[in-house]
Amino acid sequence: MNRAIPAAFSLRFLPSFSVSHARWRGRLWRAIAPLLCCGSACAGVVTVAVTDGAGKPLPQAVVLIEPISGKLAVQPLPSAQVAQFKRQFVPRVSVVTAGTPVAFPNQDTVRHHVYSFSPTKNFELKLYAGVPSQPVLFDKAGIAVLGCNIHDQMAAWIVVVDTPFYGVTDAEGIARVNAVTAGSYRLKVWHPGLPDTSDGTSQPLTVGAANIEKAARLEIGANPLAPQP
Ligand SMILES: [Cu+2]
Repeated sequence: MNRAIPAAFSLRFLPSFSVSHARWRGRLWRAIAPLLCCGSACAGVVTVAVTDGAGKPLPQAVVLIEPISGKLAVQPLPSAQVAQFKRQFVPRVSVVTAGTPVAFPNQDTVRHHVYSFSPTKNFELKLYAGVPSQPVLFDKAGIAVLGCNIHDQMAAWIVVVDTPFYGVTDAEGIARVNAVTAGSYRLKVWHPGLPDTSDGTSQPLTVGAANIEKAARLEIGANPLAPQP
C-alpha cells in the first residue's frame, strides 16, 4: 500500500548541492522510509527475480525475508502436504512456518518409505501405502531433505521458516511476497541446487511505503529439479 508523503518530507524538495547528494538522499530515504509508515498499516510487495549462474530464471528457489533484529509473530500453517505421485514427491520444494503439521499421502500403488535425517526434522515413515495416520510436525526452522528408502531418485526439500514473509519462485524465476511491513530485513534466497555447505545468498532489504523489486543470482551446479531428458 502506498501512502502519500507530506510535501515537507518529500525528497524532491531536498537541495541538490552535488552529485554525491543523490547517494546521500538515497541513504536518507532508506533511513526514514520505515518511519513514515505506521507499523502494520504500511506494507509493500517485495518482488524477487532469481537467476542461476548463467543468468537464466531459476524456478523453485526459496525467498525469505527476515527481520534484522528480533522476531516476528509467526503462526503455523493449519496443514501442508508432500504427496508421492508417480514415484516423485509433489511438491519437490515446500516452505512451511515452524509448527506446521505436514502430511505425506502416498498416491501411488507402490509403497514408499519416507525419511529425513536432517537436524531440522529427523523422522521416518516406514514402508506404507495410503495416508499415514498422523502428519509429521515440523517445529524447528531449517531445511529438511526428504528421501525414500525404496526409490533413490525421490528427493524433496521442506524449508521451515520462522518469518511470515516468504515465497517460492515460479516458472519465470519470480517470487512475490505480499504485505511485508515496513522495516529493516535480510533478504535470503536458497535453492536445492546449491552445494550442501551453502546457505544461499543474503542481502539487506529496507521496506518502506513503496513496492520493491530485487534480484538475486545463485551459482548452482547440477540442478536436482531440472526436467529429466
Ligand atoms: Cu518410494
